[in-house]
Amino acid sequence: MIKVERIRKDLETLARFTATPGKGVTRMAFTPEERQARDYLEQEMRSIGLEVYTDAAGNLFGRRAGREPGAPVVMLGSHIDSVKSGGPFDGAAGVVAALEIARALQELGKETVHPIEVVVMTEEEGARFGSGLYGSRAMVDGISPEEMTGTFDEEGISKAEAMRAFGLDPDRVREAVRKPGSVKAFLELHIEQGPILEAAGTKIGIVESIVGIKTIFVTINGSADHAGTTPMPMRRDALVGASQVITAINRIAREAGENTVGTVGMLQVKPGSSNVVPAEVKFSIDFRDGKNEVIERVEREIKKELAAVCEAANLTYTWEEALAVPPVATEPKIIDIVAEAARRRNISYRLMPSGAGHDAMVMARLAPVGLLFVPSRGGKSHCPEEWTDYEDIALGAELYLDAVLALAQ
Ligand code: HGY
Ligand code: MN
Ligand code: MN
Repeated sequence: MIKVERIRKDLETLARFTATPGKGVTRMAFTPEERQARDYLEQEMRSIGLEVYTDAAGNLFGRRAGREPGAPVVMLGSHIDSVKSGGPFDGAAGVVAALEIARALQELGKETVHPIEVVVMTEEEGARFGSGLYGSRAMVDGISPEEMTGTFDEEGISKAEAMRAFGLDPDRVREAVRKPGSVKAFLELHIEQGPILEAAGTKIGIVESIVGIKTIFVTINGSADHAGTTPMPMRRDALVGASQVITAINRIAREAGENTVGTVGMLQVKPGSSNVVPAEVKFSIDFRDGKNEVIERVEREIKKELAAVCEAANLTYTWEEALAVPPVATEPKIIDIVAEAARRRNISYRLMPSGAGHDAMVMARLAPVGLLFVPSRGGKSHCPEEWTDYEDIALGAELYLDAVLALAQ
């Protein structure tokens, strides 16, 4: 059955594959650290007889045959890429839980009707190239050539170049698209990344809906001038403009709705010398809500503010949409299966929304999805302090083992 010790070993091993040892987990898509994590997971998959393959987008799979080879697959997993100096559980907990479920199925000697696929996705965070949920979007919508050659990391390397260097062929990325009906269900276990479960003393969160997300990159242009000789009224200061817009984004998000959130997490100033008036500022905007009409309204208000600030300060701007995913509901039948299993096993659970984005919100366009949360200590995530008890991940894996057996039979 599900063994906590194996979950601990997997997660402690994966946590070592980081570009920032001692400062949390930094494991960007298509990097040496990710290669180490993939190698470890492939070895674990092979050791329990899974057929290992990588799709054209770079998603890694461990496939367990079913009695009916052509039957739609029951897919379970999450992502192994991280944010900068993130924690060891975001994404990895769901990958490891899926692997551990495959181990348990092997040990139980259970044969299922449907094939089962453990999936390890990449670039879910978008922390390297800016547009997240890449692995799941590659399976559902397909990735556009513009995204492959037009999105860059901080060194200016495009997604296509990074994939090529990683041994993948970016020109074939659209071959990763899955046929409608080819996936029976997608199950994702994830850390909550918030305070609700811990505060309620509840072990499991069964997610009913996932917020919609927009990720935008704005560039504001003014003109570089001498910081000493240029009179204030004559300046076209891109950073002053950006700061007015950023403050407005915070106000707009606070006023839009009780669950609306708006965040500016990245900001680059050029030329970036203390004695030069900033000529160009690029910043990210991430805004989310459970209702699409609120997201649309927030977008309109931010755009209006941006135009007004730039008009008044004689600045120009560009608006680049990097990600737009609407809110989704998870599959009620899967909610019921998991809730029933929790009751049977006497594990506390609660139904709840997800304020974080997950691959499940994209996979929902291809198949019914389930998303299950386990508690985050102090509600912390996307930081080195991120922590979830291994026992809680094991409880979640037990429930998903029940769900897989119910769905794949
Ligand atoms: O940003 C998110 O919500 C997720 O952690 N990628
Ligand atoms: Mn994350
Ligand atoms: Mn995640």
